[in-house]
Amino acid sequence: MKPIRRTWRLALTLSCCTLLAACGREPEPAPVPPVAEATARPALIPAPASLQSREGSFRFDRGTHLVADGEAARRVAVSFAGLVATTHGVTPALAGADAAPAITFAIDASLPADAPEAYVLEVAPQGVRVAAADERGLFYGAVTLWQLLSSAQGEAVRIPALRIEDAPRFGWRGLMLDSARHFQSVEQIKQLLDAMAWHKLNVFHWHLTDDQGWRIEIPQYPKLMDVAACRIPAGEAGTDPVSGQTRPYCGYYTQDQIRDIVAYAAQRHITVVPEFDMPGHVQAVVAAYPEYGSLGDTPAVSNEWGVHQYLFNVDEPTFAFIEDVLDEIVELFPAPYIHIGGDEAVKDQWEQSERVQARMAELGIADETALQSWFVKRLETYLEGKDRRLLGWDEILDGGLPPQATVMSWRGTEGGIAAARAGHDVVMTPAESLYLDYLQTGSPNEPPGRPAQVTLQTVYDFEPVPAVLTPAQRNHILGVQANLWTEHLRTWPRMQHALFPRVAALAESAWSPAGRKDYADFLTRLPAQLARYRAFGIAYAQTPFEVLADVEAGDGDASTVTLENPLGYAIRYTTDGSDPDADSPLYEAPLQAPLPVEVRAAAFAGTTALAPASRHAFDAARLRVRTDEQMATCPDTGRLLLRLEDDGPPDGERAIFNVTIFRPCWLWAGAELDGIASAKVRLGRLPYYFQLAHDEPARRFEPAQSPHGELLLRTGGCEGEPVASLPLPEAPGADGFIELDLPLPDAGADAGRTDLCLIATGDTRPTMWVLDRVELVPR
Ligand code: TNX
Repeated sequence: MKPIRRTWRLALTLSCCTLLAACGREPEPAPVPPVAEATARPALIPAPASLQSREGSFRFDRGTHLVADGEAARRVAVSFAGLVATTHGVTPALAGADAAPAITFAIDASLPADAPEAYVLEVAPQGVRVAAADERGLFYGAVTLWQLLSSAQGEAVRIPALRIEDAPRFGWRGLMLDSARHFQSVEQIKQLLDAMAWHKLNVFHWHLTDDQGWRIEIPQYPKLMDVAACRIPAGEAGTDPVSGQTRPYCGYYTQDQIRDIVAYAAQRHITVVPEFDMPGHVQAVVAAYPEYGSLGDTPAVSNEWGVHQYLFNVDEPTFAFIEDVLDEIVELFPAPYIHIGGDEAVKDQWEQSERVQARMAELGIADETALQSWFVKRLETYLEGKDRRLLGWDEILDGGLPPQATVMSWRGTEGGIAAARAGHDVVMTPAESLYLDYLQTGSPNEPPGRPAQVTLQTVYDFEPVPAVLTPAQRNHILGVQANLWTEHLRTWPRMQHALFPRVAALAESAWSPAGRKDYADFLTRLPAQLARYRAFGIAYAQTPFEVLADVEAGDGDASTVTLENPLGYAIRYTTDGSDPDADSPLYEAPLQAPLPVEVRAAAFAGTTALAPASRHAFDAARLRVRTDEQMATCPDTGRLLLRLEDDGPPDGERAIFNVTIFRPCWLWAGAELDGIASAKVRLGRLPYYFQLAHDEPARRFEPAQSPHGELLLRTGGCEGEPVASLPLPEAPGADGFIELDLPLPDAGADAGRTDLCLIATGDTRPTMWVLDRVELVPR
């Protein structure tokens, strides 16, 4: 990158002012705001490609002007002023070129034009200059400058002199939002786009259609809005408690709203890539237009999660429908890519449909996989005619794919590797690293989601370019994307919890050179990012900043308390009931404490607590209780474990349960049964709202002896001896729970420790009993 020409006209102006003051003018008695020092090592996320420190610092305050020549630079200056206003409460004003002290934004034609989105930022004591060859680069330079300022709070800030030369590692820095399973308002999506922009993310992949809802207004097909955009939620949530009538969950974005969102994104240099998922994930469309389905039946819009069976048929009228919809989509979204889904299309309906089979024979297509390949190729050709590129999930590789199609690798990186080897462009978004519906900590305060964790570090450590690729194949990796699926995320605060701060880790993988990535260093920069989240009103997850505690009983009233911060920040604690501060003892090793004990602990970065203190009170009774979150599932089915919310009450807070839907059982490893008379077990009940498709045979029911199954207790693990069992009732009580007292006659005085397993037997679908807590009751 060439060095930028320095035009420090303001240096001269500055020294004149100083001279005047020295010449004896009465200084104005202005209130002097305190000047905050931005950290010596700037807290920038994502880390820039190169940063050189210089001598001195620049003071930013109310008197700092913005200088911008030309429309593009002015637009960037206005965006910058907006960011500063949010974090510092000051809106710097645009001024003429001679104003001082100043921050200058310049589109600089002398900078290389072949590095899109690149910028140069120079901070000197006399002034600041942000320069780039294009507006996008200038915008990212402005974001970096704002981050320098927002590393400290207050109206007046000193930032260290430096020079940053920066450009993104990848051109595709994506985030996917599922608006089909749960819906977001236009305002919420704009809040997300704002945050994406200052994380330097540039692709908003919008998942707009699925089995559970259609979310795009297509006037030509009114039933998409009247039928496909609404579902009746499963269980209690689908009924109005007052009227007893069904209470549908509905929503779609009007074409005006979509245009508004696309324009809002474009102003922030974000491309909106729409997804119309097909030939599977179309149950909502088939509910509205059964003639496009494979079997001719009319399902309801689904209120279940998982892999569904409904597939489009392959008749000409269906393609006419698809093409009509694609025409509208192409009209609404100027993105070069259109995502056609292609995932999880189990072929049962195509196998069962005589019409589909006849059409396959007519076309000379050998099998259903080849038929999906043919289907995708047809869409590819159609989109190419509209000057758009087809993008799809990695299943579109099956059976062959035209080279111009781009593949999104979600089932690990294998699909992406195969695609790159076959000459396709690839976006990496593997579930085990970048799916944000997976929970980020093991805290009991996590919202619903998938408890197999995708931690901040998992996201951070993901390397988008597989080492096995040749240099030529590596060029096919367009970039990286995280996906927010929203089956289990009913509210916007929960979605924000899932997004932030993991989006910050994604941003660094997407933008920063691989050699600049350093997780420990990232953690030192994260607290400044949290302050930015607070300034923007972003409800980022608190769980990574909590302190978790575990207790183990010793002899008599002795106990050992272990503390842990999920991110490994330093922990300070108290045991006297006061909240810890920066002077409280540092946690270095497990605490030996007689019961009862109350530990309050907080994670600290330097002297700043990262979240309110966590309180943990332990006594002998508490040691005889386990909640579902504190128990293991059995067998340890990893990713099949879910954290699910109760279906009621319809309004207000609902209980949350950890459960493996393939075999609902809970394991308390090493439960002390000495002197225990019974196990008091509290259970809740959820709808069994899952389509398991080809995984169905993996579901294991323990045979039931009574009409509604029973609660079974085994010792010695989940395959161990059944020691107690009680029949389950038809329904829980009015509060949604039942409590059963399982006598443990065999647990004599010398029963000792055992792995205690609780199982709800029977196939109780369409509902399912779930464990809330178990308490061992002494004799
Ligand atoms: C798989 S990822 C899906 C989605 C689910 C997601 C949940 C993909 C292409 N399909 O339909 O929402 O798992 O994690």
